Amino acid sequence: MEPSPVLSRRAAALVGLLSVVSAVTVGHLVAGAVDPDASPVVAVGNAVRDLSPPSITEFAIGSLGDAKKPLLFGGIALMLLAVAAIAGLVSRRRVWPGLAIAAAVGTAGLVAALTQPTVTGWGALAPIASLVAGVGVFAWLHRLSQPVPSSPSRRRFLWTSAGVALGATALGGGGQLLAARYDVAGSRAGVGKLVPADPAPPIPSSADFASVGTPRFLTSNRDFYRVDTALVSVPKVRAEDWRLRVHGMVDREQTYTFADIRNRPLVERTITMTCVSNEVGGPYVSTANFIGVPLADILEEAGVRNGADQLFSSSVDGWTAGTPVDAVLDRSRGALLAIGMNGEPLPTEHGFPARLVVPGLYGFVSATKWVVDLELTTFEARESYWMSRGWGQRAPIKTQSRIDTPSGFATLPAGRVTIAGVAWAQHIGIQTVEVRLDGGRWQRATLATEVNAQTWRMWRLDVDLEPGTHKAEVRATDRRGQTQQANRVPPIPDGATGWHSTQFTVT
Ligand SMILES: Nc1nc2c(c(=O)[nH]1)N[C@H]1C(S)=C(S)[C@@H](COP(=O)(O)O)O[C@H]1N2
Ligand SMILES: [Mo]
Repeated sequence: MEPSPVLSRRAAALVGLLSVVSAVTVGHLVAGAVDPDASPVVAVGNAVRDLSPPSITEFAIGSLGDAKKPLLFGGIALMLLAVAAIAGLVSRRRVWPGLAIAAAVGTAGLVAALTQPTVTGWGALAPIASLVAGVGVFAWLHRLSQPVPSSPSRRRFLWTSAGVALGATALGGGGQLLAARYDVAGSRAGVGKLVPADPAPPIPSSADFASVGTPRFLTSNRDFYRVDTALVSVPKVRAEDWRLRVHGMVDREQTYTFADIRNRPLVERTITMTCVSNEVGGPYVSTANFIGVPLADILEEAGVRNGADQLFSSSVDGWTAGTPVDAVLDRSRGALLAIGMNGEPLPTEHGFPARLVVPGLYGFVSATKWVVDLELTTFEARESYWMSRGWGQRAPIKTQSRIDTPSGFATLPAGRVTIAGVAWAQHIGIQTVEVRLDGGRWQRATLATEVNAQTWRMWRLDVDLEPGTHKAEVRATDRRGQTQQANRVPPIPDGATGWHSTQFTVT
């Protein structure tokens, strides 16, 4: 009797799995040659981020830390492999259902790659190669795996499968090696040390209480908080390739190269940045010496036309922010087009080669990293990235304070206890910080030396405490005379408020 031409389950699933692995690795290889961001690995990761509800994206950005990349890729890999196995299993009799699924997945990858703002021109070759490889390998292995009585054919299928798996691994590795040519690290090293013509005043040692547990006044580049939508891959822009276009409601359109900016007299400013997603007591606040050119100079060279109230800035990866033009032109605020951070060129994750920093505004309305485009426009005309996802339009940083020590649930020896932390009210300045213990009277904390109104201020209070459990609460008053209120407000849409508190035990 003739054997029925039905693939074993195992062979069918293997056909599906190997075709998807080939598709991904072939795409990765071609992307390495023409444009690393066009890799299906990157494109699909970004597409998942963009199609997820904002609350999930925000959760991933805010809470998952270093786990987000492995989680995102792990999830996508599992899903793809499941679809691949299914494509194989539904094709045990005929090849067409699996081919259709392979083509559909390949087309989705193509769309995902082409809708990324950084992928243009030759980049399309990568997802096209993926599609062809996925469909082709599926058809080929499916034919080889047809059950016929002679065992050599079965062996041939197994050997071919092993060969495909090995070949795919080699291709993927090759893609990885090729992608390294897009050498941002080399470009960054080539920029060298940035020496400002107008350096920031030195930070006095009395500006922090780091010896008792506050952060150091200047945050190192490594410890500086990081928040962005570049979950999958950080944009890689070489300084040599970078251009900044200034256009829209201006008298003269301008384009700058990195050398244009670098060769100007550079200024250095000490600025504390804050993220709107920071919860009361949270970590998304850091301070650095930023080096760059006054953003007001750049706008004035272009000549801002009457009526332009929004500076709409775009990153190379399509992220956008909308900043009030008057905040940028206000020289007392000192907004920068920054190319350096704490003496070095900007770290890649913090926007190399160039970013914006506008003191007093949350990052999501001002601090565009990898910035390539400045459009003068109106708030009416254009909506920026987080605004179109329900966050606020004008977002001045709210006056806040945080207890850094004692940490929650600490156990301390009885006697003198130091409560210490930071407070911030950028662009306005901190007037007083008060602490109360166990709901008692508010006591004035000692403030560290003020560096400038654009930075945080450290504080401390020494108290004698009886053994037992204690609760400390903090509130700051800014130079407008406004004192933080007790009621807790969540970060969305324009920043959290409320008193931070900590509980600890004295024994
Ligand atoms: N291109 C780009 N720039 C961006 C973001 C982003 O997602 N993409 N996030 C913004 C937000 S919300 C903040 S708080 C700051 C954080 O800057 P940092 O990561 O250097 O601390 O960058 C801003 N600039
Ligand atoms: Mo942010």
